[in-house]
Amino acid sequence: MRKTRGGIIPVTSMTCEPKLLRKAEYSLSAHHPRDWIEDSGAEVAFAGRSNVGKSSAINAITARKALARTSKTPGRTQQIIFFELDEHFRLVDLPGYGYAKVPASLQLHWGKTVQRYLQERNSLKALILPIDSRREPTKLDLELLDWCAAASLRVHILLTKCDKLGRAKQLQSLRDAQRLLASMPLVTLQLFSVPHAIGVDDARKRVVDLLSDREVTPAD
Ligand SMILES: Nc1nc2c(ncn2[C@@H]2O[C@H](COP(=O)(O)OP(=O)(O)O)[C@@H](O)[C@H]2O)c(=O)[nH]1
Ligand SMILES: [Mg+2]
Repeated sequence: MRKTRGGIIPVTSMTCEPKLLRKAEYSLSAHHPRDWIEDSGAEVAFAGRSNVGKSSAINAITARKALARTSKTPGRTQQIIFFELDEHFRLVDLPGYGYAKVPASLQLHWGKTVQRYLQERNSLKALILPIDSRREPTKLDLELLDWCAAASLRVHILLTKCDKLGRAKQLQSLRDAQRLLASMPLVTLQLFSVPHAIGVDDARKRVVDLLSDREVTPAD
């Protein structure tokens, strides 16, 4: 809720302007739910396999080179990281999954924390799920997608690192993913590359629509 001259209006009627993305500021990193930012306003979280390009996507979408740390070493981001666009809107970088070198106890802690975040977070409007355009979605990607479908949570998939594919293979990757996800009405997807700036503007539009709770239809 926010106060206006006319009284109090529900936050869901607020619109996130695209220019707000550039205002993203690191807010805090949390190992434990007690450290999360207050659950008000609206946020979109980036989930997915370690090293798939989550942090790079956040940097590209906010046009900020080093906002979210990117790493060649998978599994470095072990906390839930909050970035504030303003006092109402946030982006969230979730810990990556599926990195075998992380101790099992820590994997378990991550899993539990992320699960709790997904289940409890009222301000969570949607997930952005980067999946490597050169690979099939992993078992964990598909489990997460099933979970989101059951929870009626929107998901926007970025088929990342598509600069590593020629045009024909890019389109093939897009078609394969569309076919695989055809039965999931709340899932949209697109090609994405940071170095070639493919799909970055589309991803920005999608993020602000999702933050604004606007009905979104697949662009493709
Ligand atoms: N070629 C290419 N490399 C990328 C792209 N996005 C990320 N990477 C690289 O993939 C590695 C992991 O990226 P990062 O954003 O840290 O992944 P995260 O673990 O999912 O947050 C880094 O070396 C990035 O530079 C992309 O679109 N194209
Ligand atoms: Mg990361």
